[in-house]
Amino acid sequence: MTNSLNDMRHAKSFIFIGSNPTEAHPVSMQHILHAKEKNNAPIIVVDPRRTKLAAKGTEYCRIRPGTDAAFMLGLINVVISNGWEDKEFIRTRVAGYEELKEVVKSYTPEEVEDITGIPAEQTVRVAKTMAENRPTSLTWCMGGTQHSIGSSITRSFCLLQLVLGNMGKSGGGTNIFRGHDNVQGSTDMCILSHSLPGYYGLSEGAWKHWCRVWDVDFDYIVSRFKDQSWMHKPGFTLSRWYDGVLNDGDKIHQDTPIKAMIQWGCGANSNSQYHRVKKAYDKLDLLVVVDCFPTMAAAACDTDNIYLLPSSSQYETSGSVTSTSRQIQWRHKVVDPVHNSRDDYQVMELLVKKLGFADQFYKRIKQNPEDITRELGSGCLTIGYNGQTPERIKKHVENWHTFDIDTLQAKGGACDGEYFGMPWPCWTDEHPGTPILYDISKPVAEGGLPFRNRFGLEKTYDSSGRKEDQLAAKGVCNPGSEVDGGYPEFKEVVPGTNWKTDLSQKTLKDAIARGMAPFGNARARCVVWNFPDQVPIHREPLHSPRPDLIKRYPTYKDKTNHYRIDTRFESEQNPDLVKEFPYVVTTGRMVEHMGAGAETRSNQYLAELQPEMYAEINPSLANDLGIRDGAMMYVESPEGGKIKVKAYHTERVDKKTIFLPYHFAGILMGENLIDRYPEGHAPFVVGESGNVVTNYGYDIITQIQATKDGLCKVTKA
Ligand SMILES: Nc1nc2c(c(=O)[nH]1)N[C@H]1C(S)=C(S)[C@@H](COP(=O)(O)OP(=O)(O)OC[C@H]3O[C@@H](n4cnc5c(=O)[nH]c(N)nc54)[C@H](O)[C@@H]3O)O[C@H]1N2
Ligand SMILES: Nc1nc2c(c(=O)[nH]1)N[C@H]1C(S)=C(S)[C@@H](COP(=O)(O)OP(=O)(O)OC[C@H]3O[C@@H](n4cnc5c(=O)[nH]c(N)nc54)[C@H](O)[C@@H]3O)O[C@H]1N2
Ligand SMILES: [Mo]
Repeated sequence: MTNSLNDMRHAKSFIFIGSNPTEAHPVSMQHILHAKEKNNAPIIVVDPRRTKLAAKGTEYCRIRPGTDAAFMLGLINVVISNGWEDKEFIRTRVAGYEELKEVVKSYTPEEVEDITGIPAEQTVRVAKTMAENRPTSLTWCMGGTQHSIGSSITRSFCLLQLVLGNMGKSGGGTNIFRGHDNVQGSTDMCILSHSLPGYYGLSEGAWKHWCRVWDVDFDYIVSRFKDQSWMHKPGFTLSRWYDGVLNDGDKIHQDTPIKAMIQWGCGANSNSQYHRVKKAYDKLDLLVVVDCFPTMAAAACDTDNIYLLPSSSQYETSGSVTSTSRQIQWRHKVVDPVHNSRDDYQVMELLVKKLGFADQFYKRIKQNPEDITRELGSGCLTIGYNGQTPERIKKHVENWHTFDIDTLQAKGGACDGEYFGMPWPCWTDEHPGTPILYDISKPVAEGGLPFRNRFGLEKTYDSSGRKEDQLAAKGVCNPGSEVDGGYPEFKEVVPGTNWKTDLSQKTLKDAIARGMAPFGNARARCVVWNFPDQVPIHREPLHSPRPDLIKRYPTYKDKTNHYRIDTRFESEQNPDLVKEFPYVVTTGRMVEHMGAGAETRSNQYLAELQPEMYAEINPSLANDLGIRDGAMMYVESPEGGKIKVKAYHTERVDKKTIFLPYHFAGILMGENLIDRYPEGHAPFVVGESGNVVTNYGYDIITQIQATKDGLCKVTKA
């Protein structure tokens, strides 16, 4: 999130696109409804389903799944044709605007209606509402990302906010509600296969930086790999790990298939094509599950290659967590781990000792978990995690009542002037945290920031041959800046280092003392020259219900060696598929259950509230197919997944779309596996997994699974 949940109280309008906070982020609703009441802020909801938020909203746009980029480009088209763009913001802080303008020309409201199903006049009305009620707070969530063009869709959201000048302003911003309580924190730690913590990447320089932080010899780390080249290659992603095991389709790019898997705090049936995941379990030499619950993996495995390591819950341990608003909090232990469980630090320690590298691993960690927070903070200079020491984090939590709900700033007391949780970047021990990213109205030392200079000083665009300065225009900078306008990132303050690698932090402090941002002052770019679509465009979902549109908006060329495996795009996009699989299947959440559901389906109160898997189906479609409300129906995927679920007649979905919650498991393609959980550990609720019928398909950049826009067949059971 560029802003915070609390800052949404200042929004003058909202657009929620592919986000359903009434179910998935209920706590945020207090701030959203506050702005609705106090500022009379209109709420625009863009979702294939008329959600509970849509019921509270001013405008509901029913969108065909996977077409959000087209809608955004259409809104930008309307904004520009009416002269509603923020001309000064664009002139001084945006790069590649001319190239964007060229792309949006063809996305007229009529064209957008054809692609998305949103009436042309509604697109014009939404653009007008946003133009007249600035700033708009834009929120997207998984409805925007889980598509083969997810990365283009999310970029198009940012472009709309740039064109309207809604970035770096209280009440505006791009506010992506994160998933679990510490998803922001774990992303920052880069629990990803293509980066070291703090988004440092996998270059030799990145490894050497972290080796200095860990106080470990670079050569020692090299010796842990087969050879050094593997240190620089992204690994498999969670989305496709099972294909790395099965090795029965797309080509893999490593010497052997994956043989062992550790699922640490992973609910298992969160993977798409789950019936294929089950096959992978059985082919593994070793599967280790570290979880408070056995998860579906324990029931689904046919072989005895699996170890279950019972971990304690968050209430039985302590440590720092980073919330969706980049705020860091200390979580204190409530009780000691119960039964024979161990907390995650203990499990890790046992594992590390057994593997024989505890001396290297724990060099700088003597006290758990304080030293872990300290070590990571001292290394994560890129995102300014260095000012949030365990002592300061604890102080904030203890003085929670001194912070203002509207500004997040402490009034008096021990944390006077600081922002709650020191939202990153918090550059130094004295820095108050950055409550709103890219806000040039405050000095950097007081939580202001320009856009980061990351992609050079000047660029000549491929499409137009136009050359453009990538730094901010003259006169645009934070108050007190020594340079009046754009400037590059800071380096060589300490020879051989830059602001990201100078562990003495002299570079950071030097920049801030001069009123400047360590990472420079640049423009936000509309053109990403290292992506296949330099400016986002619409491309039809891999499995599209509109063969006529595939011709106009085809998907990408197939991609080789995408996180060590080939990914099919063009060769998978079959225009005839819709004949046999005529309905769009999309998936998501309900408030009562969490993720793969191992925890919530094992909770008797939640089990009572939502005891059964179901499919949302429009009554008109259901009646055409002879499926009564509450009767059973089959949903089938092109990949051979088939589930029998209860029909839930609702106008929430249209006649072409089926919605499945993805929280259920324990029944796999008709087979009830409840007896196969360890004794006494079966969940109260079992059901077919929505993910058995989610289709093949992954984002071209991130490889996130496309679980929101597949095709399916529906029949009466
Ligand atoms: N109760 C509860 N809360 C949760 C979770 C949970 O499991 N249970 N999970 C947490 C996690 S990990 C996450 S990531 C967040 C996710 O939070 P959200 O992303 O808000 O939740 P979803 O239900 O997955 O999807 C949101 C909406 O996207 C819509 N949608 C589907 N396809 C499209 C599309 O193509 N375009 C558009 N515009 N909308 C589409 C769906 O109909 C749905 O209403 O929630 C977090 N909070
Ligand atoms: N079809 C479909 N599939 C999806 C999605 C979708 O929208 N549609 N959304 C995707 C998204 S956004 C996400 S984030 C994933 C979520 O997928 P998962 O992460 O697999 O889902 P969770 O059920 O949240 O898994 C968390 C697990 O951690 C365990 N746990 C809780 N606390 C602790 C702890 O302190 N220590 C340990 N070791 N374990 C703990 C819980 O028991 C649970 O089993 O699902 C993805 N899959
Ligand atoms: Mo998530």
